[in-house]
Amino acid sequence: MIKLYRFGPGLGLPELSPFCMKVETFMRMFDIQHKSQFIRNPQAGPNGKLPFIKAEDLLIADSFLIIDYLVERFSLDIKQGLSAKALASGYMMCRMLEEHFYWIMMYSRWVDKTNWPVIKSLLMENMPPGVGSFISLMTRGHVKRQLLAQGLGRHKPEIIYQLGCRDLSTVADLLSGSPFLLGEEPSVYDATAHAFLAGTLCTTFPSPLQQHAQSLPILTEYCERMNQRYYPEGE
Ligand SMILES: N[C@@H](CCC(=O)N[C@@H](CS)C(=O)NCC(=O)O)C(=O)O
Repeated sequence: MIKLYRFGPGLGLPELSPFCMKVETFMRMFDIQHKSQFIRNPQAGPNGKLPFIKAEDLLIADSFLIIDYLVERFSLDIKQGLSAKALASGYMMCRMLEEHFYWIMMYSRWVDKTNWPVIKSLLMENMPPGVGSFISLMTRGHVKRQLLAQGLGRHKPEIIYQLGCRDLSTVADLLSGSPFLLGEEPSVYDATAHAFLAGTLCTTFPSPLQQHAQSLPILTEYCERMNQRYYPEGE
């Protein structure tokens, strides 16, 4: 049985991490039998990040590489008859969400003063107060350093959010006219889009991103559609 190591549900989301949720959704999409193991320490993984899987005595990290492994092992047809152009736009959108938008989401959850107490108390759950407080401060510092290295952390908050809202509008444009990103049926790329949009729409993290996502009903409707299909049980 494949074991998927991920953070787990919280704050009304089936999974706190968009990368972990992407893999969980992909496995549900393609009916891949697996067991989810909830862990809070990314350092337990081979790359110090979640998600990772254990399969056939292999440890595989990185959501893209995990999906590549699953596609190969179970001979999955993830192209689903879609054109190379459609698949390319799906791929580019995922990379925008994962390599750009993700950092803005991290800023809004970890750095923005409105949301920092929420994420802090979540992290401190089930930990002795002193330890929890120390770990959450360390993690916040780690996120701030990552944001500086990536570059987005060097901008003023209003610019960071402006850039994130542009990403959200781009996803809304790509969704217009069809129920899923690349047409009438979900594709592998919907696993990514859904994970990032659900995390952004989560009302526990109010921010200009969340407000902008809410102002585009197509995004909420899309998330509801994906939730009904892949998470009918709720959180
Ligand atoms: N490219 C990786 C990114 C995974 C990732 O950034 N995971 C975050 C959680 S959402 C993490 O574990 N961060 C810990 C850290 O950066 O120290 C993937 O696609 O799986």
